[in-house]
Amino acid sequence: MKLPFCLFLLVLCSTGQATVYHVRVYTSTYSGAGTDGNVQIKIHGDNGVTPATYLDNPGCDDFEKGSVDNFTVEAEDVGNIRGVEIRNDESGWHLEKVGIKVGDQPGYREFTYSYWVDANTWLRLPRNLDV
Ligand SMILES: [Ca+2]
Repeated sequence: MKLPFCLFLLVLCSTGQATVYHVRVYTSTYSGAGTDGNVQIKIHGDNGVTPATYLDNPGCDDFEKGSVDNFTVEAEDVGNIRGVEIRNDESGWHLEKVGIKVGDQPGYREFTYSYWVDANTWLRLPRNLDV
């Protein structure tokens, strides 16, 4: 197969595929900052928002005090990242910040919170994120 045709197929096959979002969650170092709750995230971009997705590394005790936990979310491309919404189903989680990196692009866009997350409430980061 000639090279230009291979490239053509590659472009065809890459459209409509999911975008991989790398999510990095920093739990604060305060006493009692950790949570065993179920945490979900939505990622907002210029072109839309990803569906609510649970953040869980199976077999790992995620969101412990002072820990940095890495996850991946696969979803349709939402364009330039504007912010995130995050939700926990129990109270008593002190979230430091959330970082989002799109696919192979360099660097995480970070959204700092550094406060307690209310239970069962979608938290917007940045706080002025319009949804
Ligand atoms: Ca887990």
